[in-house]
Amino acid sequence: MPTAVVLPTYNESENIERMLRSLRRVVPDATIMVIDDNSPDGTGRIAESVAAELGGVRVVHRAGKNGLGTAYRHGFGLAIDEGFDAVVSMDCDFSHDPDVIPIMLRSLDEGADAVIGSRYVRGGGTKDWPLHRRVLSKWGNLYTGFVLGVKVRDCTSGFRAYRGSALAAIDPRTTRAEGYAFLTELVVRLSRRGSLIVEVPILFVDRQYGTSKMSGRIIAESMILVTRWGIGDRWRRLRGVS
Ligand SMILES: Nc1nc2c(ncn2[C@@H]2O[C@H](COP(=O)(O)OP(=O)(O)OP(=O)(O)O)[C@@H](O)[C@H]2O)c(=O)[nH]1
Ligand SMILES: [Mg+2]
Repeated sequence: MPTAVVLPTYNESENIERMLRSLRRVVPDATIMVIDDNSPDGTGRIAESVAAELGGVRVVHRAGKNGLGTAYRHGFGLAIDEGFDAVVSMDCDFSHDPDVIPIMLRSLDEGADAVIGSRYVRGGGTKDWPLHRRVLSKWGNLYTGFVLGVKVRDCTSGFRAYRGSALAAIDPRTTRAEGYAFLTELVVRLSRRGSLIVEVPILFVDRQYGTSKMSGRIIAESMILVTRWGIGDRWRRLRGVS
């Protein structure tokens, strides 16, 4: 099925070339969309030159660092407009193993609307993550599941494949979160529509090169939004509005 891989990048000069080559090998026919926020380390330039060699790689240059959520919104918008049957999202730091993509695409083929690479199902996990990151992620996901009542175990994993029509139906362009809360927002929308969400186990490996862009502000945004959505849900239920 015609597939787009959306790859947001900010300062991934040590990873981008190897990632593009890996993706070309694993999904030779996919269109790769690099969404680069004018990385000061020249990631965008490297991507352009590898793209010229490999083909099937498009590099979108944005003016400045605008956050992961906005990069995804941009890439997903392009993929929806161009009618791709499958849209994959992943990080460019090798925390997400490109070899899992064919498993995800097979699951879409078998009827899933969205496939989430999950750290919190049997067989999944994290490797080399410091304790504070493990605690934050694990408890953040437990809190999210509890407050929002969604069955998905890993709401904040960015490694996913969506059926193009299912993604278009939840209109990612109308989401607002700047950081990874965007990912939770999409899960909530998919669940509300009754989409079939499948989790496949992944081993999330901490990045070897480059630096994390995770910040206190982005973590706070996620907690505030999840709490607000949860209160909104309960309020609607109390008033009998679904
Ligand atoms: N275009 C764009 N990409 C971003 C931005 N922030 C992060 N990214 C990219 O999004 C992906 C995930 O970012 P990371 O810094 O690895 O953040 P993370 O995976 O949440 O955090 P770690 O677990 O520490 O790796 C990477 O490919 C980044 O280069 C941004 O503001 N704009
Ligand atoms: Mg990362």
